Amino acid sequence: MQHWVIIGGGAIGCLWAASLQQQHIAASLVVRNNDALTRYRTAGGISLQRSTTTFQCQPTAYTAVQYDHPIDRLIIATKAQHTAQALASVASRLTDDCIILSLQNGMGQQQHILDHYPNARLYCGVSTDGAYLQSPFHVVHAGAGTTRIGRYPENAHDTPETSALIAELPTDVLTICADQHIERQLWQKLAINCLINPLTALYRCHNGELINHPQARPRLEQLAEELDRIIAAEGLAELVPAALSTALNVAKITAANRSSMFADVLAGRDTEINFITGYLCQRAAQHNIKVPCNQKVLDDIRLLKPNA
Ligand code: KPL
Repeated sequence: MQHWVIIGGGAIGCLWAASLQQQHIAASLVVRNNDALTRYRTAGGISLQRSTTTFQCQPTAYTAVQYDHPIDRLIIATKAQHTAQALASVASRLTDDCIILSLQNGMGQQQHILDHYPNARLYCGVSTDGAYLQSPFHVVHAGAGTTRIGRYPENAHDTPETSALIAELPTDVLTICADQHIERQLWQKLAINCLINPLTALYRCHNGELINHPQARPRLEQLAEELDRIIAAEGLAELVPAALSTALNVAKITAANRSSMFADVLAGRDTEINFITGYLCQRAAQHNIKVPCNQKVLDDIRLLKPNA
């Protein structure tokens, strides 16, 4: 029986740790530091709330230093910018051909994992699940979505292997499926995050307010045009739908939500901007395409003083 280690005690880490436990799949949680461990113990473990029911569980939690067992199944559920540090903190316990499943927003961190852990088998999951922390380790699974998982980089011959991996995951409680074109899913999610996250943080508004916002809406349209150009340059134009309509649809469905970037800014945390708009701008530079509106958004977010 496989044992999953989940690194990251945010909403996604808690959702997956609790879902694994709910399906009686062995799981441990690795949290950032002793303070987080104390909060975990005070909370009495993870509470996973789904509409009217709450599932409580106590997967063993550790800090990275304390976890001294070999790891051959790792879910990385940290913010993108903490990937390198989080993996380095457990690197000596990773088995040679361990499976790393990244359930994160953003792009760029995947290449870091490939470069630094060349023997690991990397999978990425792109999810439409809506989950947020109501309090530390109390996760609300507000919108049941689908998590698409694929090998990164893509390799069509790996499909049976991806299905075998999915069989180890909590498919009774989460909707999970294999996707041979995970790159396309990552780009589609990146486009949504490039359009919604920074603008909600800059204009301090909920996702739905972007749709008719007098300043944000024209910017959203300009960002979307640039995104479509880069996605085309990546050779994905046929596979990824137009950025504007996708983002407007997500803004509508998640109208009452605060984006994760707006939440980070409000809480005084660093944001994922370098792995969202930052990654887009890097790819644009590679293709020699100017993306001035995205570059401006990147600069504006970098200048934001948390809580200012
Ligand atoms: O993924 C999101 C985020 O906030 O990071 C969206 C889809 C924009 C939902 O808020």
